[in-house]
Amino acid sequence: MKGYAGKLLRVNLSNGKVSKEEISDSMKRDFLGGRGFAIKLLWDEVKKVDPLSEKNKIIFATGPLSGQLLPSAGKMVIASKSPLTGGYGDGNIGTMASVHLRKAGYDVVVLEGKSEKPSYLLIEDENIRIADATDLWGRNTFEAQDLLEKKYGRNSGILLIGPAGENQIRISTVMSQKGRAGGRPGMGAVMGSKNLKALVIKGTGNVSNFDDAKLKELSKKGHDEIKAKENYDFWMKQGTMQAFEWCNENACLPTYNFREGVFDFSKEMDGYVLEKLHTDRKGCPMCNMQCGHIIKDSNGQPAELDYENVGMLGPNIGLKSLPQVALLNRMADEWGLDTISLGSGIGFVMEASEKGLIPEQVKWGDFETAQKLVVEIGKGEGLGKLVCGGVKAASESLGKGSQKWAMHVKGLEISAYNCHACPGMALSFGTSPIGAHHKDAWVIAWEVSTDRFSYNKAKVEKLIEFQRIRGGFFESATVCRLPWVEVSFGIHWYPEYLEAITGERRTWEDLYTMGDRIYNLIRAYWKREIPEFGRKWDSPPDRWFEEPHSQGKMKGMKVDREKYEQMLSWYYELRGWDQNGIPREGTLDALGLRGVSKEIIG
Ligand code: PTT
Ligand code: SF4
Repeated sequence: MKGYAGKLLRVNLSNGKVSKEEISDSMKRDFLGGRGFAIKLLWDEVKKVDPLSEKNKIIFATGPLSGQLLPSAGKMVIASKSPLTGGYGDGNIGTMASVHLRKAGYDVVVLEGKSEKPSYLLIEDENIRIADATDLWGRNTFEAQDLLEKKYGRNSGILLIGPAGENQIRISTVMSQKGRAGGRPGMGAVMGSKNLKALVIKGTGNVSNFDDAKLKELSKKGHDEIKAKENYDFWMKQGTMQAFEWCNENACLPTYNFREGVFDFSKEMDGYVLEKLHTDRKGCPMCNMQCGHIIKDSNGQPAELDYENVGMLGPNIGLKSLPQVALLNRMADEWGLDTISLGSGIGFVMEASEKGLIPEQVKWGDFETAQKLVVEIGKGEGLGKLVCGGVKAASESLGKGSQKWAMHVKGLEISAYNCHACPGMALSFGTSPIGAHHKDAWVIAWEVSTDRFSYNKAKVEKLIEFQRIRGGFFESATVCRLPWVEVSFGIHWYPEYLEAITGERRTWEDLYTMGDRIYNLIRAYWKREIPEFGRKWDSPPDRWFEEPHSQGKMKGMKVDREKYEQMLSWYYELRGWDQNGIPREGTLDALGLRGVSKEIIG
């Protein structure tokens, strides 16, 4: 099939063995790329292993749209068995590495084994080398990026970890280009466990597409349409930070460890403040609506801000200064720590201190201690030791009722949307296939603007539709979804892109089925890896059900547990899963996943 580089590159870091494998047409058709390839490979090859052992594998996967001259197409997926959750884990990163990988002749890289000493992987077209990373080890991601760029050129594709990943901290992520981050569920720790500091990718070839002339025409139309969109100018001013005002207005801002939905100081740090402090813009390749906004942090250094980072390192820990938030954000980027889990961990410590559950005094908004905590979490030392494995593990070790306000689902910290008054979004976090991430179904904006307080089947149907489009298609294609989400770029373009690239026409219905196949296999993976996995894994923390907001326009609101459970039951029904959330044999078989059922029914 056209539109793919066609090869999977496999490197065993233990013995240095390199192999290049053909990717079959059925794999391309059934799983498309990105997340689809990743779960198929993990299902087939990574079974019942310790995620931080050399038996785990880490996968870097593009799709047919990645690296093409199409709107916002410089993305790739990084996936592995997650050391944070024990289940399927992935993240999506915008990086030159995505472009170069395909130019080098590969759609996917699978890394297995463990290097004896600190190393990085160099991919230069057909030349593959495991190189010595002794001089990079211990360096933060900015320093290491500079050193690698100096050696291999500014435009090479670089994916790397910081000291947190080296220390196998389970909330560490993979970084690129000093501000792109991907792999929230501990993908940085998996690289660290393999003694792998970085991948450096340089490709000089081109993917052969079905109809390049058509693709060029579509590319121009797409980029032009984006620029002409009504919200484009505002998006360019605020990027994802436009969500900050919206969340505060609608009482969805994560505030004081997700206790409240509004923050008294929101006007001091919202998107309009960002506009005033903005010094530069960055982003992913091929994008004409770049969303990485740079401001000077409180030390005068440049730092890139996104809504999630500000929500979690600002209101969630009671911090009200944007430059101070930017400093914590920059530290997280340097250390290679996921900002969402970091903000949740710091919030957990502050609440534990407030409740007298730990002897240390850490007040809400304590900027000095927050900085110290970033370092301690990155090292897994001091108070950082409590939360560096995520808030689920922290609450299990601390006990004393803290499980009720450890803000995670399936072990992954909740991203920056408080759902006391958004039951549909609560269900989205509950059923996200990697743990509590908003990426698969950001149903909240639709929910707030329609029938916010109801618990009905239509909401569940909408949630599944989003999961199919976002979690199924965008994660596998693999391209950025923000043109569609943020400036209403036409979704109808994507099947046209696929056709010009691969030569095959696929309707949205076909793509939904493909998304369902991926979802079911991910679900089966959780069940196979964690035999006790089931319904209770799909529930958000007790705080949202038991502790109503005490202020703001949603004062008194909380999620109704019985009604949430009813929505979850509908969700299972619609997905063809049993009431414990396990895919039925008939559902799996109908999706072509024969034999999967046998492996998950003990
Ligand atoms: C993503 C998660 C997000 S989602 C944010 S901000 W967001 C946080 N960013 C971090 C960061 O920065 N530094 C850091 N040390 N940790 C961080 N953790 C958090 O990670 C990102 C954009 C954004 S910005 C979003 S919504 C969209 N996400 C997409 C997605 O998931 N899929 C897709 N097809 N397109 C997407 N487009 C947008 O990409 P994870 P990026 Mg990211 C500094 O990886 O693990 O999924 O977590 O990729 O290149 O940085 O772009 O308001
Ligand atoms: Fe990257 Fe932002 Fe552009 Fe998406 S919109 S491709 S995340 S710069």
